[in-house]
Amino acid sequence: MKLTGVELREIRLPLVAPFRTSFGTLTERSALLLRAVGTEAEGWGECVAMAGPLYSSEYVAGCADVLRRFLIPALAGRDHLDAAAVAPALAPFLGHRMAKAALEMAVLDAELRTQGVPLAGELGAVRDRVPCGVSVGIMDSVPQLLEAVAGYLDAGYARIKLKIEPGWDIEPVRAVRERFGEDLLLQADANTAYTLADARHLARLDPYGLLLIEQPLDEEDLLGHAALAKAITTPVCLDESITSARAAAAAITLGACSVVNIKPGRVGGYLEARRIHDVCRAHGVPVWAGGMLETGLGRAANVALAALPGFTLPGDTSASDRYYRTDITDPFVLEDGHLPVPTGPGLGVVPVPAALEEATVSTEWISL
Ligand code: NPQ
Ligand code: MG
Repeated sequence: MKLTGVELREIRLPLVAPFRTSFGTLTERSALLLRAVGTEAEGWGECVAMAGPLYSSEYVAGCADVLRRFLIPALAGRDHLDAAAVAPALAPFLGHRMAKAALEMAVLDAELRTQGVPLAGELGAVRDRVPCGVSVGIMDSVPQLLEAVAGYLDAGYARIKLKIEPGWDIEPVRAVRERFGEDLLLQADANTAYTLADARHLARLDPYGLLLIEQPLDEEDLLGHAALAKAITTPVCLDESITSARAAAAAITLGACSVVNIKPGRVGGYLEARRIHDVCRAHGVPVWAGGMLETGLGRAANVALAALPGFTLPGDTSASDRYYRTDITDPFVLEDGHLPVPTGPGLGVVPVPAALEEATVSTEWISL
């Protein structure tokens, strides 16, 4: 396939309810979508960066800038571009993994549509549906949290993840465990809100049988996570720290984690995400699919990834209505706690034109 250009589109989608994490409260999702136009097909990519650099250093306007200025032009002048060639072509430019992932995703979608191959099959999926968990934000009170969790369990979610921070950790975990019982699959995500000095405090989560605690310490603090893992019985899972397959291998070897959250945007694309899956599987380390409040485009691709054999824990691959009243694609709907793996070529989904238009803030065409 020859690439003729890429359309960058900034969108905004209101959230059904504010989503509070240790790094802030969000009421709408800003995101960048890419449409790669090739000679035989076009493909969609979604950039998972937020409006501001709060989860990681990347942010929407910065991603748009590096894409238009460096990344998209680096794909010019190739008669046969395939998705596997995208990461090597972008490698001279350091960092910016979310921007790179979005561009690779768009090229991969276009290539697979040309070949008539679904993304799940291309990645090595072994399931046709995946069990889904849900990430529950920090709330104003424990009764409010219990009501929210009850609603998600009624909807069928197979696992609950509580966002935690200092001052909202032991009590909410204890309350959810006591109210919903020991069989509930329960985990917590701190988004880097603690330091190693909190080890004894975090050990107070030990009695509640959490599946894991996700990214308690700073992104760069692998040694701190290794020390923490020895001081608590809750398994340590890394999210923000795992930026590549190499980083995953290092974290596992250091004892910094025993579970890994895989987010393709964070690691530079779906192909690197598959390599992380492979590294973890070789080490016997369970993985699960993270979520970044994706639209139906990113959600479709994450569900395909989550169908690989090493994804042995439910992901943050929630239904569309967890976040959005109107998604830009046909919504993903929970069935018996699962989402179906798309079966069409490429992502297997496309934007609904009217919904896409409604969400669009601006568009820009980058010609190659
Ligand atoms: C996590 N996701 O696992 C992230 C954090 C997160 C589902 O908990 C806008 C864009 C808002 C990305 C809020 C979940 C976000 C976001 C939270 C990512 O750490
Ligand atoms: Mg996380």
